[in-house]
Amino acid sequence: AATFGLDKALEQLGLKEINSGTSTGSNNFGSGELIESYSPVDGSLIGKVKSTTKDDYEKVLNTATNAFLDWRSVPAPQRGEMVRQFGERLRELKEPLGKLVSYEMGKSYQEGLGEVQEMIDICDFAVGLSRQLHGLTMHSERPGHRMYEQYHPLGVVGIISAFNFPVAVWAWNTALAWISGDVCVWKPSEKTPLCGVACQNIIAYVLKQNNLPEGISCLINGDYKVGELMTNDKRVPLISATGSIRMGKIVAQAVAARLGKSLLELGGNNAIIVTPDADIKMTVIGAVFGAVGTAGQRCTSTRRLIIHESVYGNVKNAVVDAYKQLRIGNPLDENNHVGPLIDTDAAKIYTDALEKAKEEGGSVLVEGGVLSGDGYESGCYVKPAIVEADNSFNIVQEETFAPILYLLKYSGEVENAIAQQNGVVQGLSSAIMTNNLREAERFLSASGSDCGIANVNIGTSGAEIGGAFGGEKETGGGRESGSDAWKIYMRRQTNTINYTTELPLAQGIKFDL
Ligand code: UN1
Repeated sequence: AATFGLDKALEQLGLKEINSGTSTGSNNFGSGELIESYSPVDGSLIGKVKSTTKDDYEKVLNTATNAFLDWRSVPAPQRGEMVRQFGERLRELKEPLGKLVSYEMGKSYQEGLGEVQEMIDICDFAVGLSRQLHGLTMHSERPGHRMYEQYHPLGVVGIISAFNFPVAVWAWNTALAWISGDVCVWKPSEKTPLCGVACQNIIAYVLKQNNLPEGISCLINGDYKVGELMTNDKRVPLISATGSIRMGKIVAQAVAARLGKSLLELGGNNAIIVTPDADIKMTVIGAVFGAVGTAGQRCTSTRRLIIHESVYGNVKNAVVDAYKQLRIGNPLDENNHVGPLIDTDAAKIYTDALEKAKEEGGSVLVEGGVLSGDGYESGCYVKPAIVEADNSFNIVQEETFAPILYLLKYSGEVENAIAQQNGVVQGLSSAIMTNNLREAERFLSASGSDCGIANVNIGTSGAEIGGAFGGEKETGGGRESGSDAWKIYMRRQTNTINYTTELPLAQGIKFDL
């Protein structure tokens, strides 16, 4: 960990003590078993974090609930000022936090910095929103009456996030929740607990500077059992969960059983359609970054290329050639394109998926495999693979969180490609590469892509924070981040005010006493 300035980064993030396993950061009442965090980069132990017991959880919830009583009455623009300072602190700590993300999760340092940039961007967005959060005014059907709606803070927001975006997804939720007047309880992935503590340290510092209650941001640690304490808890009106479809179905049912709200960001099976009018050079950049970036561990990663038969050979050769240039290795070394998978279990899932693809009749164009030897000791580095396949293969229908790209062919009109693209249970991100206006508009129309994100001449990953982020079908239907995603963090109230001396009833009903 002495290389790439990691020691200094850990120190700047207040993780020195964590390294000896003695502290779990402020606001975490952890007294349970220690969770060990091993880096997929070099297999070494980065630190240990205490997990949250049931008793600890009760303390956290009390702290959060009490903080909400104060925070909900702070004017929204003042809540925005806290979020502005949080964004400033993130600017100061962008490099160390980006480094920790890269080291604990395994994505490239550039992508680690990009993730922190997303946090900064959502803070800026939320600061502006804190002076808006507006409802509508309506005309009452009754004389001398006024009708309008307003948005009030909701309460405690529970956030369950995944290892692949160990810091940004938290910030997308918290920045909006905080300006909305909510307080947050976060359970980061048990695979990236130090990212959780680092973020908690950053916000705890900002809250302290402002004499605000620490319970505005709480951290709990552990596996799904700790998450279940929140999903089953009536005191948590909203659960925002990012992860697999399997996890999402369990969370959704638990939250629905108590009629809570859930915001789900689940799996994707994202495709790029490549039409005869595609710009091949742009297609290659979009497809390769989409497929191998973050080692294929984004929910927006490109998993399928649906290529028109007339350009199939050209596109295939260009993509295969590009894969030959890829350098796989330590993600903190900026010469490398592709880092490790999160752990050896993920490497096994990747190998199994390649086997299944072959069994179902796929033909391998770029051979995969787990790397070993110098620099690859962690056992988590794998070769990005390309397989010619068919959309009907069971394995193609699944999301495998690894750099495996399936090439699929279509003939005839773009509708045939759209049918393949929509022919999966997931509905997160989609893209078309074309210079043909008619094809592009058909792809974006009501009978086009059924995904939450549909791009033209851009790949499937790398969404900006200004748009609402999320997807349809088994992706879960939630929307986070930009546009009007803030509304789910607030409760809407319709107000009708009568300023006359009469009490007329709506719908013209007569009720004489
Ligand atoms: C995720 O993979 O969970 O669009 C989020 C993107 C990023 C977010 C991905 N802005 O690739």
